[in-house]
Amino acid sequence: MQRVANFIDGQFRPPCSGKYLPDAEPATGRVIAEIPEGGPEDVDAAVAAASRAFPGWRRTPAEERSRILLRVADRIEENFEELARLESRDNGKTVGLARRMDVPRAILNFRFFATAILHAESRAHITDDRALNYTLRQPLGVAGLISPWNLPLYLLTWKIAPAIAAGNCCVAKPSELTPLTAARLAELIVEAGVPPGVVNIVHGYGASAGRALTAHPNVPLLSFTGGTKTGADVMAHAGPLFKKVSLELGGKNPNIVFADADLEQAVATSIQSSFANQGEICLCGSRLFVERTCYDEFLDRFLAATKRLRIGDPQDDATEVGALVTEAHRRKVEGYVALAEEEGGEILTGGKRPADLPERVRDGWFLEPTVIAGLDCNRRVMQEEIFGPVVTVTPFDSPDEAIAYANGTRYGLSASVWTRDLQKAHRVAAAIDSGTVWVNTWLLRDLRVPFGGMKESGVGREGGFDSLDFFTEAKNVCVKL
Ligand code: TXE
Repeated sequence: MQRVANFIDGQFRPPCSGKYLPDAEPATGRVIAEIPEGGPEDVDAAVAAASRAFPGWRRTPAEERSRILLRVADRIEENFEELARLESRDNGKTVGLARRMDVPRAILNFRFFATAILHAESRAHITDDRALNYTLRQPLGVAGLISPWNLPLYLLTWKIAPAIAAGNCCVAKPSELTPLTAARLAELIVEAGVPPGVVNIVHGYGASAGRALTAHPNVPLLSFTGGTKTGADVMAHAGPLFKKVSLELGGKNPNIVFADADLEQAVATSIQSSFANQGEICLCGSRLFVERTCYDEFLDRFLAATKRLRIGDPQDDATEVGALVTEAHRRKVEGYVALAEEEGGEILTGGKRPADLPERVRDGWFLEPTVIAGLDCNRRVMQEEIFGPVVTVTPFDSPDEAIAYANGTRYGLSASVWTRDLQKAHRVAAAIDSGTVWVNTWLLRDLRVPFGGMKESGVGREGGFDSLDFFTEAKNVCVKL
């Protein structure tokens, strides 16, 4: 069985505790690796290594940093298929999705920020003929990067790449549920010639290794992606130390379909936005609102497409829906399906563990794609993030009603709006409280745009120069003329 190590100061090290945690394959339920149970001592060692590496790394010219990051991207690309299979085994996602989304995005994250730093500009303000002000953007030191299990390599590299491109060193804490692509990335980082200490990876539980990082006095900036409750805990520990914090948290995203939309496209994309990655994407449109005049037609087509989705071995190229990340998470999602019935909802399809799974994955943590109708919008199932293959459908009668439904939760991460009427699209997009609104699409990402959430979906924006701004501190230099 594979035994993963922490990656500190360019070396692979066992945890100080000497203890290891099991890492299971969601599709089979079997343990496939052991990972270090890292804690405060490991985090201390990693922060010390990153602090030592920082002066040299920040002085490294941007062109050289860029070349090194591009080599990391190349190493990921050279190991594309291995990483896609590994991500699929560790997370339960289909290998097809890992090939289409996770691994390409990890490559792009490094290429994008490697080249972005070559195009950065500084601002200058001339105060009449009295002074010249210019803004320096300088790295802060050691960045703490905490990432979740749903898009493990994708989100880890979304943080590492801009952090080190900007001249910081970092300590990353990947999710303890999906550590394997992070462990492989550490090897590729060595091969690419990233200097020791620039990137450090400590594995372990959030409550120990993660908490040690958020509360560490020598980690002045933190980028966290995960659940809203955990985000509050990160804030509670980082706040008194006045850290710079970026939080990407949960969502309960509305997907609004007007009757004048291209229904074929709306159905096809809504299948993706509801069930891609088993619904375990913070951007999934888990609340579907459909204009009443096309509700029946939309629903017929949507249900038919849902029932056609192929559930099975995530390692099989033909599989469209894989396994949920843990048994406990499947139970949580099933709990919401049961709650929906108690709350007066009707399960239109799914809600059960699939029968007839292939032999290899018979004991895996699968759940059928589930569509629920008939719930009031203030019910828990329509208010809380379920993070599974579960979508609710609700009819609406007017744009204002759709907007009110969309905004009627404590979240505000993303939304989709489907209509051919441009005026309506702009009006509804402007009125929705969320960090991103997609019109006639979903998850179309340009890495230059600001990305983040409103309300309880997060604090701050990352993406493009917003990421580089986050990972640097602005300093104004005022020169008297
Ligand atoms: O996430 P956690 P979990 C949502 C989703 C899911 C719920 C819980 O609703 O059901 O969150 O999932 C680390 N200090 N999302 O429990 O705990 C942890 O080790 C510092 C939304 O897996 O937030 C992991 O590396 N770190 C989401 C990371 O935080 C801590 C993605 C995220 O784990 C910590 C994942 C602590 N006290 C879950 N506790 C999204 N929006 O993308 C945990 N961690």
